[in-house]
Amino acid sequence: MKILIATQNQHKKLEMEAILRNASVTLLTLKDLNDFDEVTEDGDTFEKNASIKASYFGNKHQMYTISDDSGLMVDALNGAPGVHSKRYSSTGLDEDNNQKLLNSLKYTTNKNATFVSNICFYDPFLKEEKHFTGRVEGTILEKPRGTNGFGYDPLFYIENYQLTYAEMSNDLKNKVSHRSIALSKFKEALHEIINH
Ligand code: ITT
Repeated sequence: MKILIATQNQHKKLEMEAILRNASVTLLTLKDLNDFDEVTEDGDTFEKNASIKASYFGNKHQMYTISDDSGLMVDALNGAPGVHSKRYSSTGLDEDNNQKLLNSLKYTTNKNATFVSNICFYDPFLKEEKHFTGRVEGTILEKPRGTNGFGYDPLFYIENYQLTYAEMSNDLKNKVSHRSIALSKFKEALHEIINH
């Protein structure tokens, strides 16, 4: 079974490929198809945005497709940046997003946050979709730590490991991350999907 990974984010693409490496499917990426389309993600939930991306690319290429919509939900900010994580600051650059987050939490003692990933599997032949969610709880540090990964990784600290995502090796992040939890649920459902 061939599955298209519908993300234009190269960091996510690498993580998704690594996590799905041992699943019995052939993975293709948008880059393999020379498709650099950006889709408008105007949903107000991760699920809706994941659905917009997977159905757009799945219908376009007539392929089974998975997408990821993800983001950071900070308790003291009532769940922000949430679905707006990528464009939290006006530039949307990781460094500026992180700085805005630090500024927003400067006078707040509650630093609890949750990373959320929603994976959508879309079948363009039956026009059906399935969703899988992963969540990881952590805290936002007062200063970035580590240089791996992308986005908010240097600020997201996980107590159990005493590490930020950016201090983890790729292998460790891919074992414990919100994206890995959601993709593991997808992998478990693959058998049923393939024999559908
Ligand atoms: P695609 O839509 O093409 O998949 P994207 O980067 O636009 O790529 P999203 O709309 O889902 O993806 O935005 C997710 C943003 O949330 C991402 O740009 C980061 O700012 C943040 N984010 C999600 N997962 C993350 C992770 O594992 N580590 C750090 N930041 C993450």
